[in-house]
Amino acid sequence: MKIHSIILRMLTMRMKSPFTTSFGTEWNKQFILVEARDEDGRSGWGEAVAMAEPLYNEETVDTVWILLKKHLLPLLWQRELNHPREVAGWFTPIRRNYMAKAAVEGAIWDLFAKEQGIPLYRALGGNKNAIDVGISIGIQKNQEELLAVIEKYCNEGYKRIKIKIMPGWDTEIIAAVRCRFPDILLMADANSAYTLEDINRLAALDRYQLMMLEQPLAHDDMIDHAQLQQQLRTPVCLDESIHSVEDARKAIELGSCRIINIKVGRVGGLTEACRIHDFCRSHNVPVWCGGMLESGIGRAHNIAITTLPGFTLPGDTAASSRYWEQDLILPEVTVEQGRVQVPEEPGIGYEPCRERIDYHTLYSETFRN
Ligand code: OSB
Ligand code: MG
Repeated sequence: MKIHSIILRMLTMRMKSPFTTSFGTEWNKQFILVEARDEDGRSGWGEAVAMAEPLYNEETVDTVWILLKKHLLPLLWQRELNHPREVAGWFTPIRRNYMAKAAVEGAIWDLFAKEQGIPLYRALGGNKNAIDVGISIGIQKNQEELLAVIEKYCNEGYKRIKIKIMPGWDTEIIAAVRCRFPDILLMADANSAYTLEDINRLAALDRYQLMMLEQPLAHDDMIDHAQLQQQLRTPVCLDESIHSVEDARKAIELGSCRIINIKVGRVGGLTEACRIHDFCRSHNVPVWCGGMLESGIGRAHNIAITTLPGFTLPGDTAASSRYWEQDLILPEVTVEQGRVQVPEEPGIGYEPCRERIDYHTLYSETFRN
């Protein structure tokens, strides 16, 4: 395959309601779309999931733009590309910057699948025609509002509920949710808001039958998580701490977690996401696909990766309407009875809507081979 040009676009889209985690509140989503074009005029699309502020990890929309422009796109030209799996190898000399790498690699995967005339999920080795999804619920104003939001999403059919927790919004909240909804699949995500000093507080959550506790300790830790997991019955799930199959191997060897959240952006792309999946599957560690408040383009990539057989737990890929008045793709992602149908059209299987994309674009830049 030959990439003729790459277009970067910086977009901003207002969210239906703000999303609050232990690290902050997001009102507007700023993100980058990558469009990779071949000589026949086909386009592959990728989305960079870095946020405006470096609060989830160190990347931001601005660092991603610079990395792509100055360091990653130049590595793509000059070379003969036979398969998108080669791209991750070309990027290895560049340290970290996973979200920047994933954005352009994703566009190339989509373009490759379109050139082959096959859906992206098939190109990745997936085999499901529908996926189970849950939903992630941010920190709310008060307990009553949280219970109302959970009720709404349960009625919409989501297969599991994830709530965000932080010190002061944890034990009592989870107790209230469990009391009101005794049978739902429930989990909690702390986004690194605790330390080992909170071990008793976290161990007290064991009685609420949480499916898992996501990233309770530091974003870059595996050692303390191993100690915590030893003291907890609830499975620990790592999100922020895992960037590669090597990280996954170490976490599993150390006993730092029993479940891994795979985010394509956080691990540098679909190729590495597949490797982590394969490793976890061979070690009987369940995985699921996390989310980063993506537009439909990123959502489509999440759907594709979730079709791999080791993604046995419902992910965070909710419907387009969960965050957006109008998404950037047609059709939009819909959820029925907690399931998303996997599209069979070539590539990501959803058509990016250029008019809507242009409307939300702040600026763009084109790069040619
Ligand atoms: O930790 O999973 C997370 C959103 C932004 C940053 C980090 C996380 C999240 C979510 C929301 O939980 C997932 C989604 O609905 O896209
Ligand atoms: Mg998380």
